[in-house]
Amino acid sequence: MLRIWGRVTSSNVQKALWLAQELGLAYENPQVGGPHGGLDSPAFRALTPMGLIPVLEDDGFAIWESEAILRYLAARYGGADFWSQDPKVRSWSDRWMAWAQTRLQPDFVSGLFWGFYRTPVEQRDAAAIARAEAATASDFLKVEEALADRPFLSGPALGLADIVIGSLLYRYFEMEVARPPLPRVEAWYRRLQMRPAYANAVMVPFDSLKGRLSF
Ligand SMILES: N[C@@H](CCC(=O)N[C@@H](CS)C(=O)NCC(=O)O)C(=O)O
Repeated sequence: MLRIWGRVTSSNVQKALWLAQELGLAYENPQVGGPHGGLDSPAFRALTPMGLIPVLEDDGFAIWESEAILRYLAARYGGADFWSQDPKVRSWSDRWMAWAQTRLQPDFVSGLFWGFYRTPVEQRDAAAIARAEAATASDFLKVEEALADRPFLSGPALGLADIVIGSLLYRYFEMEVARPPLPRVEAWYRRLQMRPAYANAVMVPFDSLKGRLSF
């Protein structure tokens, strides 16, 4: 039995849950982190020295870092799907995953989502939010360009890049922030929304995170 540790409102946990559901895997999802706590318990720290979610446990083998978890699940259970064995096709997923970690996460997640949504109104820094909004817009315009010749960021079919970046779309489009015209990104988002695994794992209300900096 697989176990994916972490609260369902964590976007990093959502990536792992989404892929596990796409793969049709049975798993348990113990709720830890956020209001559930448990990240400092000796049992959880035995799984990860980082004390963060998600953690995947597969038959006693524990993996932390959401993208390492995605690569493990795809390699172990995905066959040729999700993370192609063709080095060129695989590189599409890999480059967007690297870009998401180094560019989109800082701009959107740390900058805009935390700076705007998770920060109480009276503590918000309007100039920093405007910078993060502009940086995020410029990032999604890069995704817009990439989708000109492919239905999915990973290539002809849904892959790991779609999971990493697509999992952020629900929050980006639900939040009251300025966005540039992104017709291809919106069409891609609609394609993702039609997938039961996306609707179930990613489209999870996140208002409990609003104005909350504590976790
Ligand atoms: N780079 C790590 C980030 C892990 C991380 O920051 N997880 C957050 C949730 S998204 C966490 O554990 N926060 C503490 C909490 O939820 O209590 C990954 O991708 O797995």
